[in-house]
Amino acid sequence: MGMTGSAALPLQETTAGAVMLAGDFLRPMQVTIDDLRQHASVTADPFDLRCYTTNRFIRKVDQYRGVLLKDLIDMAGLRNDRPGDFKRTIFIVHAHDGYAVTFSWHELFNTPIGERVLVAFERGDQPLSVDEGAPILFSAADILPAPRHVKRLAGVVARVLEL
Ligand SMILES: Nc1nc2c(c(=O)[nH]1)N[C@H]1C(S)=C(S)[C@@H](COP(=O)(O)O)O[C@H]1N2
Ligand SMILES: [Mo]
Repeated sequence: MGMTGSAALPLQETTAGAVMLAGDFLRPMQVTIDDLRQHASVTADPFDLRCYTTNRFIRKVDQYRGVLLKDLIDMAGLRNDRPGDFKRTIFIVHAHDGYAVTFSWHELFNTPIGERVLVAFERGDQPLSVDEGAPILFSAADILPAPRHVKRLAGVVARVLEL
């Protein structure tokens, strides 16, 4: 919207910035960046982005503001077909380029890590655009922050694991 020659583009723009919650949720849904902005949010301290594989320092990153991943999961609701299924549930967080990382239910809901995993829509008090990689998922309590700093977040898939 508001861009030149955008007649055929609004659907793409919506899709590009939206996060799909799919898989073993009660209410699979799409959350747009505007939805995120309306929601209660938290901030993460500025940090050094550093790769796990190479330990390479990438750059300093200013303070993010975003919605807790576990709040989005609560919105979509977890199925619990058999008692305790939620304890075997994992979340696959994936980006538009196919990059993907995991979280467990325990990690998000029963450890301090979950209090610091956010889906960011603002950096350094400035709105983040899709071109800048929004929405970005960031796990602020990780030892090496780059792997679970997922740019161009596309969706979250919930899976109840079987033995
Ligand atoms: N969408 C997406 N996010 C990603 C990755 C990726 O390949 N795709 N790589 C991760 C890894 S392993 C690193 S080291 C950093 C690299 O950050 P940069 O591409 O901004 O240098 O991004 C992280 N986030
Ligand atoms: Mo990395």
